[in-house]
Amino acid sequence: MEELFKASIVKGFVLSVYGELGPAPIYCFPDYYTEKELKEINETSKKENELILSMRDITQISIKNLSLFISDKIISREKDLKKIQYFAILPYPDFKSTALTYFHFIRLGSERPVATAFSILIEENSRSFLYNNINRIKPIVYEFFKTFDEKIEKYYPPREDVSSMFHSFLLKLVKIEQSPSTPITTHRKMKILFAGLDDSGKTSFLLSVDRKYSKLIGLKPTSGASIKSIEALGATIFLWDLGGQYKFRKKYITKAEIYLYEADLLFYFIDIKNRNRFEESIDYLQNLKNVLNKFNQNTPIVYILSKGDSDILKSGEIKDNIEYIKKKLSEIPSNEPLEIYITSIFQIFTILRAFSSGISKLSPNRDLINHNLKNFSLATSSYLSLLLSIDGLVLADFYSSEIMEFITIPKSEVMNVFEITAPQFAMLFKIFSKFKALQKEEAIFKVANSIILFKRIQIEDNSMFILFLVDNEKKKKIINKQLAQFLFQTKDLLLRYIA
Ligand SMILES: Nc1nc2c(ncn2[C@@H]2O[C@H](COP(=O)(O)OP(=O)(O)OP(=O)(O)O)[C@@H](O)[C@H]2O)c(=O)[nH]1
Ligand SMILES: [Mg+2]
Repeated sequence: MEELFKASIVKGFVLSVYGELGPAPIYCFPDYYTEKELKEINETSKKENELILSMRDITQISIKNLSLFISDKIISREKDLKKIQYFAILPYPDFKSTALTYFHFIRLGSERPVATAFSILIEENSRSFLYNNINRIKPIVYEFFKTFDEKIEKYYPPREDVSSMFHSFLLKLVKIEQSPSTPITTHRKMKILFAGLDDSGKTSFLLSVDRKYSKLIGLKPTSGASIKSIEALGATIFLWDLGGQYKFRKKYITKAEIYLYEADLLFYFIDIKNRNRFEESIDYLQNLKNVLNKFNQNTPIVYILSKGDSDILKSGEIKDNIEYIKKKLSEIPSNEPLEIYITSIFQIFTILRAFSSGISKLSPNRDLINHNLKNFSLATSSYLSLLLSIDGLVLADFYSSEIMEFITIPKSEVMNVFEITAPQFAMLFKIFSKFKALQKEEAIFKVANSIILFKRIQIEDNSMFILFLVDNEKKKKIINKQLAQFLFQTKDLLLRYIA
């Protein structure tokens, strides 16, 4: 097994539990070194390609992992604990590693379930492997723990008794490493497709994301594929604007290995005003989906119902169109719940909200960040909390049940929480722009019966913003008190958000 680690980009495994004495490592592969052995290694010069960890190192890893997962006021009844499972990609700069960590609860004997963290440590420079292959790695982790959790039903067996299990787990990872979904690079590159019929608003959407409003006037149809790249959150994201005229659509399908291969995400556009072309649009979508399925890439899709300008959304005809297209989309077989956004270039927040939701699909850390934001928001009684990047991308969000009660539309018709909160969101976004212009660390805005508190936070070189909708100014004290703990739990998750 040691030899396998040396040859692989996978450098080691650390499994820790939150026991009676707090976080502690239980198993570690390759085995850790004693202080004495470490001294000898230092003298005989360190070996390359090998992760050398001491007991202190793995304890440090355990503490870090479990503190991200477990907060003081651990939530939930027992039966819910079993359901809590998260993956996250986290940096370990001290060991020049990045790890995919799996968090879940195990039960030992008749005791209360205990939290565990299992880290797969990878060479830092090869971490794109984790992002690009996470969907292949997850099932083998689940499979591993299905057997493993049974084996440690009563006590932790000695290392020798479980090492063969870890060994075969490593072999499976190495197999993925030998046929990665995309080449393993030092820098994560992503490909996002923007597709839909001609005149469905793709180029306008992209220009709005880029805040190039002046170019929106007199926009010409896109000829073929227009590719731009943006640097965001440490990754390079290639945006493929696939001009939608018939001749081009045909080309994308026949030359799919160029246009559709290795797509990380697809935004699919439907002009909500143009009912005559709904059938044609669904046909094109089906064709794209068939090709993507053939590539076996599991590309997530975000649906954009475009041209939903606020003045026409109230019209019966448009409401009808929206209902109709939602029904059509829900009839297409899919493994994921549908994600649909109504956008308008006249309301930038609708565009940024839809775009963020897509980007967040590329983040393995999104769920755990949301979990932490939820705990934080509950502890501070926020109605609504948002974590925003400097460009206004929503990195995490929390909506309390109180805010859900503002709903006027029947719950069954609601596709996502954003539809409910759109009015609040529009207001928050306006205020966000004001706050950014102020260049202050903190600001409070009064709106109707509530207060919006903004704070600028610094995560290494990145400025980010956190925003709370609360009932009164006194909440500021609790928020400030708890903020440090929240940031401590979330910093590393944000650092490795998508790359
Ligand atoms: N009212 C309204 N018009 C929009 C909106 N978005 C786009 N449009 C208009 O729709 C027309 C087509 O927009 P484009 O962005 O060029 O459409 P496209 O999907 O890129 O078209 P192709 O490049 O031919 O595939 C333009 O006249 C835009 O001004 C919107 O949100 N509201
Ligand atoms: Mg275009």
